[in-house]
Amino acid sequence: MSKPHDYDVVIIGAGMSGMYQLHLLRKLGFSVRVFEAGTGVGGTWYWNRYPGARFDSESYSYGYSFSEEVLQEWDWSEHFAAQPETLRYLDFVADKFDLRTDIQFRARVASAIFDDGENCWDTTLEDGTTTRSRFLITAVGPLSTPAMPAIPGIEDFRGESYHTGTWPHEDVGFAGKRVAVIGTGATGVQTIQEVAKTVGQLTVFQRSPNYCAPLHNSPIDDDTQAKIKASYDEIFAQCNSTHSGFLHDADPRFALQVSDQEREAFYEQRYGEPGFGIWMGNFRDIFVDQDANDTISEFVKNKIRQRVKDPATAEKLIPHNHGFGTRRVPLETGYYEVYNQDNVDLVDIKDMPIDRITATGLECGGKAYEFDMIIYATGFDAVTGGFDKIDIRGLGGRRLKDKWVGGPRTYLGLQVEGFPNMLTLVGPHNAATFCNIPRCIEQNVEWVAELFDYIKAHDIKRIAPTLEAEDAWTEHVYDVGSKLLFTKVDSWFTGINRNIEGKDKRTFLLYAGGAPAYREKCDNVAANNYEGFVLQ
Ligand code: NA7
Repeated sequence: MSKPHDYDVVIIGAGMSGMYQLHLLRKLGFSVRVFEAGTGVGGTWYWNRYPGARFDSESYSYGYSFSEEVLQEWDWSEHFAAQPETLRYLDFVADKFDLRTDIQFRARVASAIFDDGENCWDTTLEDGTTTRSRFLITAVGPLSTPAMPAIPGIEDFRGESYHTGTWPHEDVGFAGKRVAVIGTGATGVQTIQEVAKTVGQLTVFQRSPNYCAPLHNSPIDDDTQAKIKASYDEIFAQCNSTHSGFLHDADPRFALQVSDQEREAFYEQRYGEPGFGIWMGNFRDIFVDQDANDTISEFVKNKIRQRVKDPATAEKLIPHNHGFGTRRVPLETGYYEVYNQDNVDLVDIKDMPIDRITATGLECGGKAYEFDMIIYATGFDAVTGGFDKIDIRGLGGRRLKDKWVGGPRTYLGLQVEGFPNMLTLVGPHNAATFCNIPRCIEQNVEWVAELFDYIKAHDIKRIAPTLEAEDAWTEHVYDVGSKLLFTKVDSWFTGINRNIEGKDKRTFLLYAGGAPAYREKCDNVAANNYEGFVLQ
């Protein structure tokens, strides 16, 4: 006897993509159940409550664009809003569209298994309950699986310890405390500069320095607020025209084709402007030409030397194994000046890894350090991590984790051969992974909603990509990536995370061909009756 469906669609995750997908599919008349591990909506902005967490995207370029009412009713208070405000915004959206009625909170998905005979998915929660649906949509987020460092003794520490990605809901104080921060990625940088304001003694353990650039945040005054609200159409049109969905787009010039003076003046200008202009709005050859890249890298290195008083500390903060912008550029507010404080120490652990965490601190390079608190800003099992921790099985019981063992393979970063009726929002090899994410989330979600409209109209029971379509897309992803300096460097972009078993070989987790090209490809696929997919 076949068991009837409980829902048409199960969505895993109530972050920005899951919330919007729920809204659109419900509007189309589908029955939808969202499972969310947290106690509230917001995904990234629900979990990442660490001190100093905030946007590096302009606030008004980050919110949803689909509702004029939301746009007009919501006031962003700063050009780059802090996490509590973003979470309030997402709660506001959830209230406005009554999303919570179809979201089950405290519901962590343990497994999702495809029933080939019935063309449906059985999704089982950690509490053992199973829900059957025709379709499964993963909205698990690309940076949602915190990774603890592979250092022995972590459980032995008797003081306070936190990973930034699972920061407690209660206030955490730093005054008078001896605090260690491990990790200096975008999260570590935001954490360090905030903790340093009130800490007793701060010690930063840095394995790899990054090129950080100033955020230049400021409050939004009433006049600016009115102008923003009057120009949302232009703001989103601009974002949709740029390579990565940000307001900033590459300069038409090439770094090596302008005079030294013009180049230096341009870098100075970009360094003095808010946001990602220095990364996304730079000369167009800095990501592909090492000589061009060297010019901006040298510029930022000199800025670090100017801002950090102790030359030896400044040298430690300067990256030597990669060029500017080939890893995620952390944006900062007074980050380098933190190292001019008497109560802050920087420990370079590149050639001297932390040996162990102890009951009272840690041991490194033959020295014992004592701390009241250890903060792990050690990042995530990026992009595929959220999939790997769920036992996802497709045709013939094949595990998704096994299929992706040599790196992800997908069609458009939205479906996987052998896993029918599963759609992967912001999945690996999807343009949304290298994007001002909400802009690309909206594209993903709206494309999937149109597909579901088609599915309904044509009474489709099963959709799956062909192996040929998946192979061609995967090849295209690597081909585009191979031209970029990104793929020559270890980072979460290239799937390197030595804290996770099996993630020590470079692959490429993103799609770097740009949001406009990706959108066009997706639209063409849809216009050609979902070319590359088999619909039954
Ligand atoms: P990242 O960018 O992956 O940074 C993690 C940091 O933690 C980075 O400095 C790592 O050094 C360091 N790390 C990781 N493992 C260890 C161990 N075992 N010992 C010492 N140091 C370690 O994560 P973030 O959370 O900062 O940012 C992720 C994204 O979230 C970011 O790009 C934004 O888009 C939002 P490494 O560089 O690997 O040498």
